[in-house]
Amino acid sequence: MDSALASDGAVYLRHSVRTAAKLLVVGHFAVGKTTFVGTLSEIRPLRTEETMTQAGAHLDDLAGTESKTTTTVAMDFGRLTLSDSLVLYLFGAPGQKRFTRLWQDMTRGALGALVLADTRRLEQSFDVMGLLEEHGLPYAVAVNHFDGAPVHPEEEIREALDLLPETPLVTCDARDRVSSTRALISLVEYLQTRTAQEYA
Ligand SMILES: Nc1nc2c(ncn2[C@@H]2O[C@H](COP(=O)(O)OP(=O)(O)O)[C@@H](O)[C@H]2O)c(=O)[nH]1
Ligand SMILES: [Mg+2]
Repeated sequence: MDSALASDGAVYLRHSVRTAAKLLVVGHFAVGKTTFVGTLSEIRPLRTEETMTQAGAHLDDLAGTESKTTTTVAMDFGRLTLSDSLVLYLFGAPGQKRFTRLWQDMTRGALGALVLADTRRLEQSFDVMGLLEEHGLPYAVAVNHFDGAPVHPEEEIREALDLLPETPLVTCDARDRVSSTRALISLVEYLQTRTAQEYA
């Protein structure tokens, strides 16, 4: 696979690209969505971060994220050319409950989602997984590993998140391109398997 970030900045799409897929990168507050999209995007990611105000202080749970001073108010957008013929458009969707209506637009045309999770607060992933299920969007889960976060065996995480046996579960570091790409590929492969089964 070519490096997503070609030396020329890879602003233009390769001529060989035949398929474009829209994927969502979702998860609760401060789970690493903006970081993930920023790590993978070959174009300068579109970010809509705003300084958190006192008005949001009671809504955004800052426990464990005391150094975080911005929050995504709308979404992140990035692009990743995964192979000569396939380009992925990544939409980072905020998980806070008050953005539920944005999901109506965000999920339109999306093939699936990568749910980022944090082992320090797995229970906070339920809202977002519930929204995906409501919208009928298939998803894979990537545990974004934070320094000092507990490491659990895969089976325990599956159980805690109540995952179906076929739902892919991987670990990544949203700051690292190799592991983040791998996480996204596990979602793409899962979606391809599902599609193949539908047409079998
Ligand atoms: N240690 C560590 N920190 C991370 C990782 N991913 C994100 N962060 C940091 O966690 C904070 C929240 O990340 P952000 O991407 O803004 O979360 P978002 O609210 O989901 O978009 C930022 O300060 C990131 O630098 C990771 O994999 N490991
Ligand atoms: Mg963000």
